[in-house]
Amino acid sequence: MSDPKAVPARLRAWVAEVRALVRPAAVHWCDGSQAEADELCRRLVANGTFAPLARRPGSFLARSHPGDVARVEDRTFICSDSRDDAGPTNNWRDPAEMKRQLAELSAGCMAGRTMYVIPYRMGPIGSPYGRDAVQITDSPYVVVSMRTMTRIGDAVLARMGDDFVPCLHSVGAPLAPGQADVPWPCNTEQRFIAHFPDEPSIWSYGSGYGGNALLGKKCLALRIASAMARRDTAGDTRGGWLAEHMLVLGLTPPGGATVYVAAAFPSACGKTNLAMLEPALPGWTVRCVGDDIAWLHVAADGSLRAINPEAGFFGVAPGTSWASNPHAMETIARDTIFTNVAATTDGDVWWEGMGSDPPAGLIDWTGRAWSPAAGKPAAHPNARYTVGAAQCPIIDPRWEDPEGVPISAILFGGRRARVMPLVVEANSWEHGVFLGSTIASETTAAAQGATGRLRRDPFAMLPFCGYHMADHFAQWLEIGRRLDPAKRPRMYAVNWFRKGADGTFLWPGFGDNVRVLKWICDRLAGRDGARTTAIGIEPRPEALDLSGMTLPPHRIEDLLAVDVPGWRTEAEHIAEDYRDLGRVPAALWRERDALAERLGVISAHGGR
Ligand code: GTP
Ligand code: SPV
Ligand code: MN
Repeated sequence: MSDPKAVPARLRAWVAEVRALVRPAAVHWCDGSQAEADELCRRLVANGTFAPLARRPGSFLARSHPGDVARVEDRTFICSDSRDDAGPTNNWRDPAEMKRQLAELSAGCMAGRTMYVIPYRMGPIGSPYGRDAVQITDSPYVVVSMRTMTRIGDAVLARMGDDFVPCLHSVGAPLAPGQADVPWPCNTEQRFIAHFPDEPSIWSYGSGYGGNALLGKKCLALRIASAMARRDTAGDTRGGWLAEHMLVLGLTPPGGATVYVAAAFPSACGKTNLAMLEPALPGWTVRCVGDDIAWLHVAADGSLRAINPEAGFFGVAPGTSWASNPHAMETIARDTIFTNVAATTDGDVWWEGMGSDPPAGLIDWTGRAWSPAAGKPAAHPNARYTVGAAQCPIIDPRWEDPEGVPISAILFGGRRARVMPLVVEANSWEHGVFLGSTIASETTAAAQGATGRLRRDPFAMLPFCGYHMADHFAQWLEIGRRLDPAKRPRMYAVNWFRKGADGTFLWPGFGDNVRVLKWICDRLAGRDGARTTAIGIEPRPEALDLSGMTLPPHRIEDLLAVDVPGWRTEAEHIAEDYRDLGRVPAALWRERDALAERLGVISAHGGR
């Protein structure tokens, strides 16, 4: 598409400036149409990036460069004006220095390529809680993915003013004259995922994968949005908001009213699965509002309202099966992009944990013939599907409600083999913020680096908070103060991943997680069924509905057990991690010290 006429002056100027720097062969303004997407997919097939999937209409398999398979946390930078504002958990670079370096790298970086301009919006069109942005990219894979993951094109541009977030992305692989392109161009030497929260803007170079390249997702909707939310909240005495790594679901008891629940779990720790849960208890329904990101606003009536800023799912493929997540399986039956999964000989996809034996003749994610004897997985552990949320058979009827949905409960979870029980309710908002600030989880393949290592991941935002993590804790406390006390969500810590002495999961998870949601629903309805422990409020075992389940004897006690020595160590680690963070609010130190006291620890460290 040629230059559209109604382009905000600031956008026109920015596009001209970028074009002069990156020197593309052509510029294409994306209108977001089906015809445009079809043409891009056709070209992606022609150059070998996409292979059409005969068994899934409108679907394609993409194989990435083997060195470009996940987010790169060590190459992700928060370039705030003040180093202090990025905090100790982020990589900080001086913004002027970062820009100088990126500008140097980017001179002519789109040579031989088309520069795509994608006007997009995070949040439903017309929602007062949404935000406009524009991504420039030289990756057609990114364009078609952004079209699924966000709202793009003319409908967005028509309402856009000068208030948009500029997001510049290049795969960092210019083509010399006459040089042939490769299917997944990227730059394995030079990679920068840079955020400028004070402007705000984003500049990503060198990777074409997921959160590194689909800049609406982790870069804008979490890192930049969290910094914007903090600034907006500070500049206003009412209202205020949070940008969180959370799913949102609607839970309806048999014959009852729907309650909305938000849940923060780190990457590859079960958000998509919980968001699309098929309840193991008859009569209960779960509907999905979002599976990865929530923007939570204090509404005029004092309730906390969530919108899903995204329009699609970028879900983990391995482990997705008809048994674990039938709704995801139905969602991805058509019009889906699969990246780094294995391919069958008859034009379908396969991955570990799909619930079927690997078919003969499988081609692995690198494009090579594979058999179980290979001794390595056929699909990359961070293989993903990209699909429109509207295709989900259990999408919530209010998922695009411009005012969002009211949140009644907030869950914080992680992947922890030990210590953390199945579910704990917070005693208060402050205690809930304490639970969120102390999530720890074993690392997963969603980020490059070692997996299975326990790390503190406050609010599941460690890789995604665009400012000082301790200030994020303060922001949570402030949002609590602004909510109507009668409408404040209750908060819970959950853990589906506790293991027994034999190393196997104690809890079946997936559809059975509704049993925990049911207990939470009972609590919201004012029913008791609870006991007070040193770490918070737990279900009495008989208050959990285990009907239709065959758990070994004492299993539920094991799942709920408070491992006092383990928790004493945990309380010490929390104090160390708080001290490392610096400036953790006093209210949270009080929660930490109260926990230690309840555990019978006379803290050697005590307070700050
Ligand atoms: P991101 O998209 O990276 O943010 O991940 P996510 O939090 O949405 O995780 P997802 O639901 O995709 O699950 C990741 C992995 O955890 C998959 O392999 C799932 O099969 C597995 N998983 C999810 N829920 C459960 C559960 O309740 N129990 C167990 N044991 N595994 C689970
Ligand atoms: C995550 O890592 O939490 C994801 C995938 O949801 S990515 O989009 O790559 O961030
Ligand atoms: Mn995620």
